[in-house]
This record gives sequence, structure tokens and C-alpha cells, in this order.
Amino acid sequence: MRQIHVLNGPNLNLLGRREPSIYGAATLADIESELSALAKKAGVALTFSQTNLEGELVAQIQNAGLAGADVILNAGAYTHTSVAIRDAIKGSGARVIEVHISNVHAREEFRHHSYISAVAAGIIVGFGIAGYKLAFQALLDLNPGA
Ligand code: CA2
Repeated sequence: MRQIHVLNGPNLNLLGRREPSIYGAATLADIESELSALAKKAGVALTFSQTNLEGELVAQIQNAGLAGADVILNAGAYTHTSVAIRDAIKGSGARVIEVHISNVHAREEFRHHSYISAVAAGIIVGFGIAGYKLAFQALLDLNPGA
């Protein structure tokens, strides 16, 4: 069965609880239940996780890539700082769709650069939490019938 791992980085556990003007009112649990419903319909095995630790995110990316799972990744602020996460994507061969809830290009300059984008299969930025669903659909469309 096709596997998709949805990996979330630091502070995304706060979604829905702070800064709703930037990130909206939905929680990470809301996103997980929407995606789980889509995965069930599509016959995809979905796992969903969040960590505040860079090394844990590296390990999760490696596990996904080495297991042949696709990844929907919102690496949070590590997007803008982490060579280790980029190396994990490249090194494990994980197919990654990079997602950001907010339009990082309309925000502070330090959010304009991503270490992940160059090694991602695609990037979805600024569509709010719908970005996760768009990424899921994009992965299905990349390998129809898989
Ligand atoms: O827009 C995104 O999805 C981000 O990846 C979110 C990160 C930010 O550092 C990136 O530049 C863009 C921040 C995640 C923190 O989320 C919060 C949610 C609610 C309240 C506080 C933080």
C-alpha cells in the first residue's frame, strides 16, 4: 500500500492557539483528520506527526525515504536554517512536497530562503491549511494508480 508521511516541524503544535491572523484557526488535529479521511478514500497509508526537535525530523525524513514513503513536509522555521534536513531529503531519496501555510515570500526576508525547496519535488506556499490537501493530491497525481 502506498505510504505518505505528513511531517510537521517546530511550533506547529501551536496552530489554532496563537497568531490566527497568520496561520488560521484550525489545529494540527483538524488537518490530520481531514487528511486521514482523504487517505482512507484513496487507499493510502497515512502517518501524521509533529516534532519540535531538528534531529527527530531528520530521522523521520530518513525513515520515510528509506521505506519508500512520500512526504508532505512543513519543516517550520527549520526550513530557513537546516542543512541537515536538506541532506536527509537528498540522502534518503525521499520524495517531498514542501508546504507552508503562510506565504513566506510576503513575510520577513529571513523566511524567503528555503534549504528544502531545491531538493523538493514541489512547493505549496500561502494557501493556508488547504496546502496540505493540495500536496496530498499532488502526490497522488504524480503516481496515479500506485
Ligand atoms: O507558514 C508556515 O507554514 C511556516 O512553515 C510556519 C513556521 C514559520 O517559521 C515558517 O517561516 C512558515 C512557524 C510555525 C509556527 O506556527 C505557529 C502557529 C501558531 C502560533 C505560533 C506559531
